Amino acid sequence: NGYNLAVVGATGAVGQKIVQLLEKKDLPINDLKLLSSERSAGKKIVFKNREITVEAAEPDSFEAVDIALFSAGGSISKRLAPEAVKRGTVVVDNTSAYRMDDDVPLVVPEVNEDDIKKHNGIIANPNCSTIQMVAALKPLHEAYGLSRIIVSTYQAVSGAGNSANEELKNQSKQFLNNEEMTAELLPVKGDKKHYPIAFNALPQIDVFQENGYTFEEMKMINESKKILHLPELPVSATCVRLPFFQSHAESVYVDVDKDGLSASDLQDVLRNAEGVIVEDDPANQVYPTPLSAMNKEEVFVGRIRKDMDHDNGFHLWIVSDNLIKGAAWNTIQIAERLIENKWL
Ligand code: 11C
Repeated sequence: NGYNLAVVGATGAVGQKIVQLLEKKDLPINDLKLLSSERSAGKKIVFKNREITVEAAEPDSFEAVDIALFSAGGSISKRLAPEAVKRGTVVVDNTSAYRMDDDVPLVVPEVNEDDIKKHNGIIANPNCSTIQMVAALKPLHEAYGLSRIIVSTYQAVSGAGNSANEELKNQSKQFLNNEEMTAELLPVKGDKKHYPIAFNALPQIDVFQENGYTFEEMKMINESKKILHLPELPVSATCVRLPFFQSHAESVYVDVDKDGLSASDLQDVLRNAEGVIVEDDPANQVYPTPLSAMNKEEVFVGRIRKDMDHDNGFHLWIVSDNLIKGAAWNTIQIAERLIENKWL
């Protein structure tokens, strides 16, 4: 009497991690369906010593599926999530297609688990860079209140998918061989211009909006307010892509609502926070990095410092694996909580 699960986008960067994590975890799975676009259908993936053939996703794929984890891009979610819901499936969607819809909960379980129960068939998984930031900031908000967030990100190429990883590898080889680098994908697939990411830093993730912010920046701003239930909280973001493969890092500046706090007060709160690990010991050069956080499920925080000129201001360095807590693991946690709490 387990549940029938489907993974949509099973061959992509996040889908692969979802399948690997499902293998490690104890979800009561009866049947697992692996779905993809027409192009990747027919591939075989081993799950718990059993070979599963990836099928092309279509509306009828969701017959008898209890929970579908979507990670195949916004247009597939737009087309197929409503079809799945029509067939009684609960969808956990990892794209930006439904995140800001009023009737779709946007959930980081450590932050706003209870929002899951308000779902009407779709629950949205936030953007990776948003997830790790709110997971670390919610405990501080509960303890002291937050009155402002300013974030600059240092994001891995895998956020743009497996093909971005390939582009970084190819350009790195070209650069080291003194060849001209070919840039065809980053910063954004299909945008007017492309720049090399290897040995570079690109201050553009996703497309520019009319207000001069990128869509990634607007996602961090809007999603954080929704997840924290703080629609009026001032949030500002600058998102930058850097040449490493996995885990996003963030330099976050917050204003807290309480006077006279020290960095160790914030450390103490974060040491007791669910899903957060404090790695902060400057005397011994202890702080998290994208490599140290890679393939881990937690959010790591270090470099907690007080602003020397402003009593309420603090800096934090927040690092987490964009494919794990930023995507696959958060999605599976939502599925786990749906099952445990009988919120299907
Ligand atoms: C990136 N954060 O690093 C993006 C990837 O809205 O789920 C995740 C896109 C999303 O490029």
